Amino acid sequence: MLYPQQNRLRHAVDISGLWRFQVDPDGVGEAQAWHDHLPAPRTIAVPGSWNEQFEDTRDYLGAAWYATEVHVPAAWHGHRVLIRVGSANYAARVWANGTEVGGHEGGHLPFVVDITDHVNWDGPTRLAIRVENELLVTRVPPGAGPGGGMLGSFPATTYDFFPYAGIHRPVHLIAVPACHIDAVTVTTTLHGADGRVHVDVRTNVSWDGVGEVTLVDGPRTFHVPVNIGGGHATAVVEVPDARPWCPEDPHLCTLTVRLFDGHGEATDAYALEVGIRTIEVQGDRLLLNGKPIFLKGFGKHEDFPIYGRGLALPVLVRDHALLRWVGANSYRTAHYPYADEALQLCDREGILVISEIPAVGLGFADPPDVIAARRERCEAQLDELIARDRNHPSVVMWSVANEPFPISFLRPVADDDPAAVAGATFLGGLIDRAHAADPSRPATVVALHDTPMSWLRLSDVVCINRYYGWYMQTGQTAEGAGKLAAELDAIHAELGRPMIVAEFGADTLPGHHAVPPEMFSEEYQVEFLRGYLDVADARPFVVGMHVWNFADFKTAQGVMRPGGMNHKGVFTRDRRPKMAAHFLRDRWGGR
Ligand code: BDP
Repeated sequence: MLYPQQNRLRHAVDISGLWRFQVDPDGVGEAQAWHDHLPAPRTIAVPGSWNEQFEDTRDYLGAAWYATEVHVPAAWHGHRVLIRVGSANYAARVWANGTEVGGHEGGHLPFVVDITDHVNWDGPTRLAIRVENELLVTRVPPGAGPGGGMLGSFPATTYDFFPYAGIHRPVHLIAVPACHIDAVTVTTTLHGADGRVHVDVRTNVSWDGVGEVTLVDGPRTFHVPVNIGGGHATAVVEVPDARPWCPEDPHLCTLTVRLFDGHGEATDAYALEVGIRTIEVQGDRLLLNGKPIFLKGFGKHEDFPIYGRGLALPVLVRDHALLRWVGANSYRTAHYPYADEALQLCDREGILVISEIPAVGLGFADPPDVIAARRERCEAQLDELIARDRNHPSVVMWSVANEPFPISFLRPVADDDPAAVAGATFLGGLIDRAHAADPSRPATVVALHDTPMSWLRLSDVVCINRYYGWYMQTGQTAEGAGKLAAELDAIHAELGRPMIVAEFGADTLPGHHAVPPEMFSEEYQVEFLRGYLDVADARPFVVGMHVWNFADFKTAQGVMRPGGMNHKGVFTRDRRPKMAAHFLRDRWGGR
């Protein structure tokens, strides 16, 4: 799943823009061949959620059709012609010139369909994408089922963010050589002052031939010839006196893989940015390049007015500027994989990322066939996520779930309860899968209050979300911090692993002040965060603190969410700092 690239041998055209759009609430589109012609289309922006572009689609969760035309250049003859959709939430099916060419399930990862055999070389090629975001119990994240959503929320989600839908990331028209580089996997190791870049290359077809791996590191260039057998090759690039990638110095090299024909002419090339770095757990510490690292930062969301969950590059850039301003070096992609472009920016900016699959709202008291369906969805999304993101130096950990619970939210059960056992098998399976696919990074389950110890034990770095002083010990920040301290010590005594408080926060209405601090005031948010950060500072096994949340974000409507918003941001939804942002900046040494 290589990101689209334009070079001498490959082509990539962003075909996002103004597309035609029509909702299909009665599900008649396929029978009426809407893939050929939309009877009553309106214009929609791609990328972008459909929810806030029109009044009547805010809460729409059924099927909708997108259509456009592309002109495939004559010069692309002989190439494979592909369409890559950056993400479409939740399920997508694609037609080219009236023929269904592929589809995808899972709302936050890219997919590619091959349209070579359906291209109209003499005129426009018609594209249609049917996107559908029904909240079904068998999906990941799961729909709410007959029991309704969180505290009766509307739409009925099992999670605390708005179920935005549509084509959320750019769509590319791509041409690649018939035999092309299909996958490049890079891992890096450090040996004293020297670095080693291990490269694994696969071509789309079984092919025997020669190629080359080149690494450009500032003024230095390293060439390693490779022999490709059966479409597979490996190479190791030795980099003496390497400059390791880290938040303070996110130094990147450019690695290029080339394939050659019998005359030594390049037939395909793919380049990617590589940071030489290691990440590992040792005892109760997390080490980056062999040295203890502390993750200062946030849980985030992809969320902005009108764009919804659609990629907005200026917002992305602004967020990274604010991360630097506030002194953060890290975030978690709560609660789904983020856009490719977000990770590219983190590589360049030196932001450490915990990358998460959309496994949020999972319970284990559901019927076995429902759990089995979700497990399949989790496994597929984990495989796709790791394949997509494993070359990013910024990604330092995989999160296989956020706040799974055995029976229901905040209902503790014993480790031998059947739901706890079912959950341990499910989650343990995902952790093992992450380790097998990528032995170079730790993996974690981000845990809710009252999570069974058997589940905490699955994580390489124990990540817990805590709201003492908010949902419990309500209105009492000191008591909340005390509870946190006691629990961190108890878990550490049992497991001896590094720990991250992956969420802690207080809803705050900007401009609302109170002395002494009271809930929803800016003062309360500061006191709440201060209490938690003090607890962490006194415990060297706490290796990260992620405030919930970076910015206020949209949720379903419900009695807990005034204005359909979660107000735990330290920035407002339009990225203005609350008092807490200034507090964190002082505390974290922002610049
Ligand atoms: C945690 C969830 C997060 C919520 C947060 C909250 O992981 O998605 O937004 O609580 O309640 O339980 O603010």
